[in-house]
Amino acid sequence: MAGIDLSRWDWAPGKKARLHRLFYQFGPGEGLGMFLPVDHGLEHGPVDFLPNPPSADPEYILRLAVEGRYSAVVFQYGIASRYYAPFAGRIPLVLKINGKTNIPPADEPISPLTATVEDAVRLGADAVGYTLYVGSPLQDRDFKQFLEVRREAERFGMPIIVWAYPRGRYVEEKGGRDSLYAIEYAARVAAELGADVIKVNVPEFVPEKMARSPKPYDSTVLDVKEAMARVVWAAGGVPVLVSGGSKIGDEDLLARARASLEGGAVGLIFGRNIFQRPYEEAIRLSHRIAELMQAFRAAAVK
Ligand code: FBP
Repeated sequence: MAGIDLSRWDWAPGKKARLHRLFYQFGPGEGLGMFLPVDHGLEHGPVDFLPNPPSADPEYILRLAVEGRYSAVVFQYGIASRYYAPFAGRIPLVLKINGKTNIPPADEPISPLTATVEDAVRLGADAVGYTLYVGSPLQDRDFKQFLEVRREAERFGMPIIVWAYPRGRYVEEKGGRDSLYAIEYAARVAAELGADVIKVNVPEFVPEKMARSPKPYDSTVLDVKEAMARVVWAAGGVPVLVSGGSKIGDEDLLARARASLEGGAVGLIFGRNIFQRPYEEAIRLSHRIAELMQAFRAAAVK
């Protein structure tokens, strides 16, 4: 079935109500989600806003999210607590509750907490976002930190969207962060640890890197739809969202969106590909993506 199915599991009512708002009341609806993540000021620095300088202003992003008809905007605490109030009720919020800069080397990453689930409740968020660096030498600390977040999220009926990111030197030794091996494994780990929704990057098949992946990944080459179907399969029924990555052309982005949905993803979470375009262009593209999703959904239920 295309889209998140809220009747499938015995969700706590709070979680179910929040997921319903995200996947049925806002955005493309019908169980599909379209999210606008803008935590790049922390993760990459202001350099990500340079291609379209107005995008550094959170109010600009909130207007874009409303007019672009997104399911939710994703912010870190400092931005959400200052800017979200006038928009509350008009566009849902996902509060990212951990994060880091890309200034230190990437070989032992961990994403420390920057906010709590209680903050998310106070701000009116409909989910929290947590980056899990699967395979990092520091993953034991990450797993414990995630356990605390999961406990708090369960207490408050708050869904957790896990950024399932394979990272660190061992991941690089085994084919890299974008290999099918690493992304499929990260999606599964997020499911095993209790994610409600899992966000992944699209796997890439670079022969020199693949050769370092364990069998059979060293010789498996798939197109985007097939690769996403594998990641969705590995996630064991936990809904999967697909990231955009660095900016690409409109048609390539739409093709990636289409192939991801065909592979079984329930939604898209495109950041730079949207906010690095000029405002009107970003709105037009957002509407095209939403229309594509709705057409896909209509065809799937026929
Ligand atoms: P993009 O669509 O711009 O790739 O954003 C998705 C995202 O997960 C952001 O939430 C985050 O800031 C960034 O990518 C992290 O990317 P990376 O781990 O590649 O630095």
